[in-house]
Amino acid sequence: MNKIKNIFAIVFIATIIYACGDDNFGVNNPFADIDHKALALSDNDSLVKFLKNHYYDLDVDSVKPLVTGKTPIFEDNKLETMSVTENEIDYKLYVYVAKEGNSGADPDKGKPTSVDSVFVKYSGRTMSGSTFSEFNFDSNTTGTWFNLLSVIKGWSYGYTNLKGGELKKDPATGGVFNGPITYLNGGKGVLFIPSGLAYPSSNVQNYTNNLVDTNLLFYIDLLTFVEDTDHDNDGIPTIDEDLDNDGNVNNDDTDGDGFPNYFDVDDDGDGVLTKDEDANNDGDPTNDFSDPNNPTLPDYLNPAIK
Ligand SMILES: [Ca+2]
Ligand SMILES: [Ca+2]
Ligand SMILES: [Ca+2]
Ligand SMILES: [Ca+2]
Repeated sequence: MNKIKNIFAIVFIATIIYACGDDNFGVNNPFADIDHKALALSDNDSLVKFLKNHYYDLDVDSVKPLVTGKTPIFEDNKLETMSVTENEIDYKLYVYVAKEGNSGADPDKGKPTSVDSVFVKYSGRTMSGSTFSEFNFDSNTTGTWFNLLSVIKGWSYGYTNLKGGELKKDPATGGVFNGPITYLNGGKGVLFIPSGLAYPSSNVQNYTNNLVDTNLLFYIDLLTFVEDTDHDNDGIPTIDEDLDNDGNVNNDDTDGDGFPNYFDVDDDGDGVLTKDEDANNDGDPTNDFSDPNNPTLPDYLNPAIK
């Protein structure tokens, strides 16, 4: 009996040590004391001060320290101020739209949503107080694809202010491409991103990122984008799979199978693919209502209709 008691005691002590280990890890978290609401306020103060002390030089497409006769970015009517709530904290994202962009003879695609795939060029700088580094911590000068769902929030929302450009076609070949793909007149601008919409220490994945809790500046070009990006190819654009319209597509999971609707080919889990719940065969599963007992619920969200 005593042996059993001792074994129990050993297990118990081991559990306590293990728990203490956990606590120590928490104490060692260098970001444990950060007040993210307060940081959001001081970040915004720094950004506003920066925008009041710099102007955008259209001749060289660069942000420069303010000189007499120039308009501070903060007072420039090309500056867009977006309100974004993230982790229950309100942020201001500042976007300078140097050129909105123009897709020319292509049909006007408008602007991407925050969940579309974009083809971009960019150059990122760190900001410190009311200055920014001349050093590019990351850049792409030829064009690269990103999914705005999978990038920092400052990008997801920032790019929605620009339009894509027009694909350059080679007249000599009758419009067939010959050579590198080039886009003309794409949108161009600058993102001024508070740290909470970049790499906040509230996310454990950012602990070892050297950009953690840093305000960022990005020069950006939007070359083109995939209109109505449909991640699961079910016929419903990802933006329309945000059923509660809260801007977050990850919290909409009709059948509760752990796959959010934008990433679920059978949204109601009834065994019939969403793209096949298209009774009128117009390619759009959102306008088919076959259930007389539930006439406002589309078939693809209604497990009673298969
Ligand atoms: Ca949602
Ligand atoms: Ca879906
Ligand atoms: Ca339909
Ligand atoms: Ca159904």
